[in-house]
Amino acid sequence: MAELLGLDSSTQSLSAIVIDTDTGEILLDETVHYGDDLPQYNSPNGFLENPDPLVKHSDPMMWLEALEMLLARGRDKGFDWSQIKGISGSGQQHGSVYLNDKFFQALNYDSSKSLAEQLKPCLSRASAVIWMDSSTSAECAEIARAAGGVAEVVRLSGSRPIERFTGPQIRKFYKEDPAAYEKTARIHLVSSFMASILAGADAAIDLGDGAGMNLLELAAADWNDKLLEATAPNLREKLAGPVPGSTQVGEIAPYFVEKYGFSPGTAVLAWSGDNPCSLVGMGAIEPGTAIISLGTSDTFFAAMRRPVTDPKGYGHVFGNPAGGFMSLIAVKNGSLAREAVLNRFGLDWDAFAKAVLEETPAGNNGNLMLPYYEAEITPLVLEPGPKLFGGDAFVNWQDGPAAVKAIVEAQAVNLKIHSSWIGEEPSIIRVTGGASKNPGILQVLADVFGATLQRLNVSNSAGLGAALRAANAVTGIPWDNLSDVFSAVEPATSVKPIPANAAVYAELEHTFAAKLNETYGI
Ligand code: ADP
Ligand code: XUL
Repeated sequence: MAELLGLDSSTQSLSAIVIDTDTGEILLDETVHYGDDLPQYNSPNGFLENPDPLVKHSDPMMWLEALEMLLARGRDKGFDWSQIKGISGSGQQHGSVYLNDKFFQALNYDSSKSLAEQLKPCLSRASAVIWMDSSTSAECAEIARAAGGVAEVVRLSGSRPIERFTGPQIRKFYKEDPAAYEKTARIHLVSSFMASILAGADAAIDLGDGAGMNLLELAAADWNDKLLEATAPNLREKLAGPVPGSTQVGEIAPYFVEKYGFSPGTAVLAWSGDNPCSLVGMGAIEPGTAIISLGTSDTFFAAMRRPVTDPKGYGHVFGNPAGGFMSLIAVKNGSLAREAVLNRFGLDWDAFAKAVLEETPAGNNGNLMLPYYEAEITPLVLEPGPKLFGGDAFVNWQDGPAAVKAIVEAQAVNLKIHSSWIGEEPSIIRVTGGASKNPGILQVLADVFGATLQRLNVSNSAGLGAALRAANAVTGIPWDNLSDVFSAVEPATSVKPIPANAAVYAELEHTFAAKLNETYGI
């Protein structure tokens, strides 16, 4: 039997999926929610409150406590961790953990103490900055200047300097606290940090997630000296890797053998970013299948034939875990913005779907929202707060169904216009993430993209992708065979576009783009 574990360390939760490559079964699918399960971290949505709306940090000790809670839950439910042959994982992208030189020694854990207890003294920065942070515009400009201009950064790294990317975030830390930067011996991504914890060894960053740092030269598959120097001094020595995603970074640490019953020698593979892992989990490693993921962030991505960059600068090129590259756009105002509308009108998700499907027409009688509750990354809007245009009841937040329809239409159109540079006009799009369960959201996406949407049997495609990456590396089973079995489509949930709505949404694309321009000058 080959049982493989995929972990997904995402913005709001940590989850585990165990697959069995002999039977094609999912043996375990378990989640710890930071807000509900670890309320002592004061992070109801996975991040800490901050008076500056552009700053978003998390406590990495919360991730470690979640890991122990998840493994203990599996063990207490009678799941036998000793059967696992290999582990890989998926991390929310771009986030970074800053560690002093005690880190390397601390990885030889003492089994009588918790991971959090042992790792806390190793932090050279108290919290980890995450992908939702938009506070580095000054550093982005400085990096562009020092590296020879925005176009040069795009040419080398696949993205312009981006506020949430790790390089600009490292630069900000270096500027704000040079002494703490100096004491930082290792900077990990969420993915490589969690891999290090499992292996009890300093694990390298993989090429898929490493591409989200503005430090990696895509063509060379290595850190680029010009980008490193433009970011902060002595940075190369503080980074581990980059390595291909199939690299084994170690064997499970004795701590997990003693405490949770893993077998000594269990392989730990490099972790990757959630979007690269999702590409694998969705069975989309070959060009031609586009994915929309509706999680905390909404993303649109696809495998690429060759790296193409976004002339507007919002899109990115990341490493495809199966080799080559993938395109991606990420929208920060995804699920949490939908929840803000849901909660404002006291709705549940069924009522939310009904408002979209039954209570409002396509085009929403001309009511339109610019849906940026938080500072947005695609497009770049640094002024938080939604803006409403249309009828009196709507603009005064007195029309619940219209508000629901407005956010769903706005998010769909926003994704469509900002993903057009990818040059895919897919007739089928696969969807994943928490909100992909919502038929109202799916219908509007189908109509706006003029594509049939398909959902997979497994909802956590990032965790599944991590397990498949472990399976491919450990057992050598080819990607195609793995995705035929595990990334099968649920035919009952395929949603087709309604032809009569096509013209309405073609028009809305123009109106929405014009409103963006009028309101934010973009
Ligand atoms: P992440 O992996 O980024 O933490 P998930 O993919 O787990 O996020 O998605 C979590 C989100 O899914 C929640 O914030 C919630 O708003 C959303 N969600 C859950 N169920 C539904 C539903 N039926 N309709 C719309 N959104 C939903
Ligand atoms: C991608 C991005 C988000 C995070 C969190 O660039 O910022 O999708 O990976 O999911």
